[in-house]
Amino acid sequence: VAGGPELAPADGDQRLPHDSGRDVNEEELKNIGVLYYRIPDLSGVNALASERDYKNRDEITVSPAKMGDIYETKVRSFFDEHLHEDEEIRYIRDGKGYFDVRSKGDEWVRIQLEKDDLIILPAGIYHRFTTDEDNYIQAMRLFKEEPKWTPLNRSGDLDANEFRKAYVSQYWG
Ligand code: KMT
Ligand code: NI
Repeated sequence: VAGGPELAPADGDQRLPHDSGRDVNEEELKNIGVLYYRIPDLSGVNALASERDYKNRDEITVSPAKMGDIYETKVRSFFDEHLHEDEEIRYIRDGKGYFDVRSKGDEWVRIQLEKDDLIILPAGIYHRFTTDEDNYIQAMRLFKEEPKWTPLNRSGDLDANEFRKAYVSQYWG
């Protein structure tokens, strides 16, 4: 888990580490509503899922081998800054990747995830995802009912979104 500097969204090298050298600890993540766990086996994930009433899950592999021609487009679109109106839970099964989240004051914090890492992003937080230079990650996606991961891309209009407002008042207050 490490802090990263501001990255230009279209800088062409989103998969490079962009490590600022300033470490961010779990407490700082918790302060912006981001929960991080290291879970070595599936029984731990099952327990967390049942506690939170997450009944469903699937797995996604993000790699050129799995996605073919659409890989580059997909990785670009995961990297568009967005929010969701529900939590986003990802459990990394293999490979590595980066979740960038906006901290208080709107700075990017880059969270490197690898096998056995689980992350919970709260509804309303601005974030984005990218693979790294290895171009390979396999992740379990947990959800409650129907998957509801419609990304709402960042815009001034979203300031009025109720999930965004709830997030800001809870964590930036
Ligand atoms: C997301 O929400 O950005 C994704 O699901 C990306 C792949 S999961 C590591
Ligand atoms: Ni997302």
